[in-house]
Amino acid sequence: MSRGRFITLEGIEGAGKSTVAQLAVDWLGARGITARVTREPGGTPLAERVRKIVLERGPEAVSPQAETLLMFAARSIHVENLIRPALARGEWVICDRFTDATRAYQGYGRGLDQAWIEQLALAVHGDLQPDCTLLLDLPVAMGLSRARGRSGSAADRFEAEVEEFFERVRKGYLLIAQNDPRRVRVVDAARALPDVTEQVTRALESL
Ligand code: Z5A
Repeated sequence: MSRGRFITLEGIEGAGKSTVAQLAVDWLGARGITARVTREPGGTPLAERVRKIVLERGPEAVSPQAETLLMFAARSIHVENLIRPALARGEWVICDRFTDATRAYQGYGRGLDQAWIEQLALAVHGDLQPDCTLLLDLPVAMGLSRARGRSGSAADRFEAEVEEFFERVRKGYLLIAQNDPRRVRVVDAARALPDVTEQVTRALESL
């Protein structure tokens, strides 16, 4: 049996990743391809517990280093317990965020050393890289307004960040795309949903 494809979705908050993830699964399903949606941090019961720890706002500070290590701890569990087994069964995995999020948020956003992040990536998932990454790009103000329009719960540690932080993250993502154009496709997520859907299905078709 051939290995499934590993597709990751990236972008700033409110870019539409969850919306696109469902759309991609439905589109693939209609073509006879079994795909599953998962997310990071999280994706398995244990990794979801780590997600809670890393996103929750609390009285104790979480350093950028600790934040990064928690992201990779959750990722390690997720890769070994869900992503690799699903791909080995021939399923496609659509993952809402992966290591590019660490590069963009902890690297470009928080200013951590990218070389250290790459060392951790190599240790945690080695040869496993996404076959394709869809970067949903849109202006920060638009993403935040979409996310805040939808959110009913209290802001987590990232949602409480200032706009300049998300500007650094967005620029970081665009640099990642520029440096790896074969893997990363930039989708104009500021467009209306039918237009975004068309851009996404075009990318899936080419896979
Ligand atoms: N994080 C990190 O720092 N390092 C890491 O390594 C990883 C993560 C893995 C949680 O991520 C946080 O973890 C995240 C980065 C950090 N924090 N931030 N920011 P998350 O992915 O769980 O949370 P999120 O980025 O905040 O996701 P989100 O707000 O759920 O956004 P989304 O999934 O991209 O958007 P959506 O829910 O699909 O859409 C938002 C709303 O817009 C919704 O009402 C839609 O109906 C609407 N929408 C979607 N598309 C459109 C279009 N095209 N037009 C109009 N309206 C639209």
